[in-house]
Amino acid sequence: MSLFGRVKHQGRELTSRALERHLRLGVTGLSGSGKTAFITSLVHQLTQGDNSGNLPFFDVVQQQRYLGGQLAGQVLAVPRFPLEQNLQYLQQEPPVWPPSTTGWSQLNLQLRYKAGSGVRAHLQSHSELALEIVDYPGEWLLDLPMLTMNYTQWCEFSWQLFSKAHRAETAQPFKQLLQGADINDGSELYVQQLTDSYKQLLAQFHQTAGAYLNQPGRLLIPGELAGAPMLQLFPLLPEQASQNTALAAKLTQHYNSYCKHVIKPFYQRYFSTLDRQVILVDCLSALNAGHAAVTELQQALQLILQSFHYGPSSLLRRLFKPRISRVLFAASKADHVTPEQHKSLTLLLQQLLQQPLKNSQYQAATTEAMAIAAIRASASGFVQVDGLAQPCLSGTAADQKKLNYFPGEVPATVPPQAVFERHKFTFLPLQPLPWHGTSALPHIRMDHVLQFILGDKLR
Ligand SMILES: Nc1nc2c(ncn2[C@@H]2O[C@H](COP(=O)(O)OP(=O)(O)OP(=O)(O)O)[C@@H](O)[C@H]2O)c(=O)[nH]1
Ligand SMILES: [Mg+2]
Repeated sequence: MSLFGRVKHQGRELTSRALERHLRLGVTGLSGSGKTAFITSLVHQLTQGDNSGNLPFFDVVQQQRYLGGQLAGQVLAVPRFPLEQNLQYLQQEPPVWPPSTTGWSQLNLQLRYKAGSGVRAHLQSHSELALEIVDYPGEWLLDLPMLTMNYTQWCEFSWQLFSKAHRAETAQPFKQLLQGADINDGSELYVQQLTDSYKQLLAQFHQTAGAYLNQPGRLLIPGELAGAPMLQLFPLLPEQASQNTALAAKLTQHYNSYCKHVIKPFYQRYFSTLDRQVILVDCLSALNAGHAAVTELQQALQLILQSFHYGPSSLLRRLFKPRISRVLFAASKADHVTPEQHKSLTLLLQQLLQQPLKNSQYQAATTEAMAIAAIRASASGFVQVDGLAQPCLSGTAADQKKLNYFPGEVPATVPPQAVFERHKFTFLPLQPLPWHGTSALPHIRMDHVLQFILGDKLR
């Protein structure tokens, strides 16, 4: 796009922002929490699934005022969210989930509706709302807390984390490697060798259930930064980090560059301008992985939530420093449990977030919590057991086996460690339901999601 084109585009965006005809939605969540599935479903519901039977709690659709959503053009240099490819994965036989995300991408939507009341309802044939959504690998989100630490603090933080029960054994070989390291060698080759070993450790952590906090995220998923010198980065042991040595100096330099040239621009570009936010949390996988996992999930959420600005926005703020005015806390993959467990799942999510939210200013925003499935992969029903109707699910396991089962109860509060020692939670992952692309994507509460996120803007 030419300079003139870009200025015109930005001008249009500022005007519609000022008129509140433009929303930037942030979908926030750790890797695997369901961001990509959520965006795919949300966009599909808004563009194809807008019949009232499919979205009964989305007022604008229910009141037959919704005229449809269309994918809108965007700056050509911005990678586009692979909506069509994702829908193709779901249409395969057997269907598969879209793959984990390896770079950032964006999708712009133009929503058309008839205003329900007021001057616009009489004067205009239709109104429009522009919606902007960004997707990115969850690993990169976890870099945000690094902005609040210096290199030495990061080393302390990392090694404290690596001493936890579910990580200590895996971290031992790298710890030994560092104990024997030549801290006066800051040469390119040596730093790269040690970084390679740390990268292996991070990859192992990445495969460890419940090990969420893996930094720096770009070492796992480098995106366009593959090979950049600042990615030669790993935490020295705390006692090594505080010494004035060639190795510590080099790593401090890389850490500072990484914060300045990678994390800050990423944050400014995608997160500092959000108007609304959906925070997806996969509570069920954390329960499966045990007590240490739930604790680390809580810690990760706490660190992330501190990075966002919440509160109502004045006109000037909206233009230059937008703040998040609505936050939806969503327990994802609610289709992994029977419907009567959704209430407990929502309560669990709220309790899990209680501590993390204490230190954020989110109270200034309008919030809601709910259990959702962006793309429902199970059907729920009842079976007769001893003459009593018991809730059950049916779905397809990862090995394509058909399942008919009761996945278990969801605790309504975060269970103490003793419960995990007695009981193993097994909320099974499921393959998507067969889908031919002609009908709306099956979901749980995406209509509630849309009403909360967009309802007030489509009145
Ligand atoms: N049953 C069910 N599974 C889901 C749903 N959403 C996501 N999943 C599962 O969770 C996995 C991860 O979902 P993604 O949408 O790729 O997660 P993500 O947050 O984009 O992950 P990254 O791209 O790695 O950051 C999927 O491959 C599915 O197995 C859902 O609504 N229902
Ligand atoms: Mg993704």
